[in-house]
Amino acid sequence: MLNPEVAPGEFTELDRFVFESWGYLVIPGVLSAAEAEECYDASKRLHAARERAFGQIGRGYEVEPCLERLIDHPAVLPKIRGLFGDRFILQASWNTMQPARGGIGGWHQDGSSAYNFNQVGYPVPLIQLRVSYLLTDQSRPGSGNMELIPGSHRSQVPLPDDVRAQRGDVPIGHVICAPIGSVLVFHNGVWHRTFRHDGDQDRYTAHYVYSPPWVRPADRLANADDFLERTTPMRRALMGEFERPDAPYGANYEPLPFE
Ligand SMILES: O=C(O)CCC(=O)C(=O)O
Repeated sequence: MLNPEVAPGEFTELDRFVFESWGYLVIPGVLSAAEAEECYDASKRLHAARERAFGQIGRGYEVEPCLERLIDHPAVLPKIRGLFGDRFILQASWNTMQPARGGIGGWHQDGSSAYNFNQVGYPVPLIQLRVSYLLTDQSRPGSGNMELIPGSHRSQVPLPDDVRAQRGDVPIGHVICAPIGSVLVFHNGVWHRTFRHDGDQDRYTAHYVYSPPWVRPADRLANADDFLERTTPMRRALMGEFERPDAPYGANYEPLPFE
């Protein structure tokens, strides 16, 4: 099926139109196969102490340098800046493991059980922009792909409960087929799920979620001091460690240190 593919780097007006229309972008070739494999091995280490079942682990960037580098990857950062402007944070990072022969996941939009984003307004506002690095080849359906419903971030009605309860198919479900090292960028409002995985290699995907700076981080209550000390000024700022004067009006967050 057609993919909403865009080139790495600069966020063009056409990229914006594609994102607004579909709710997501696919950027092929962000990581080389070797870089993706390095991140795959790092992901394996992160999940090594847990049972071999579907699960997500946060804060991998603190312990694995190759995962830290993805926080501000130059192929992707301009897309996030294009959508959020000069002020945003890394709200969370989730490294997801789907075991070989893993089943299909549940349909959902990203959000919160506390005053969910769809209560804030219509269309569902962009609050969490998710960037997913595919660390395995997902060129064919049934390789632990993500499945998204194009344009569903603009739907005034939710996906019907019975379809959700049965984990059923939707005629416009789009199984993202893309090679290793590709990146998927998507709006929190897009209905999506984990597609089935028929292969025999566990699947890891490294997700980075970006938000406006007034959103509370979700993978940490506080940043780790040693990580802040050794990381770069841009990453430190993306962790939310930048000046936010205690003033009653908006527009007082410092912009990120681009360049
Ligand atoms: O399968 C995955 O990696 C992503 C799961 C998912 O949909 C989510 O974390 O919101």
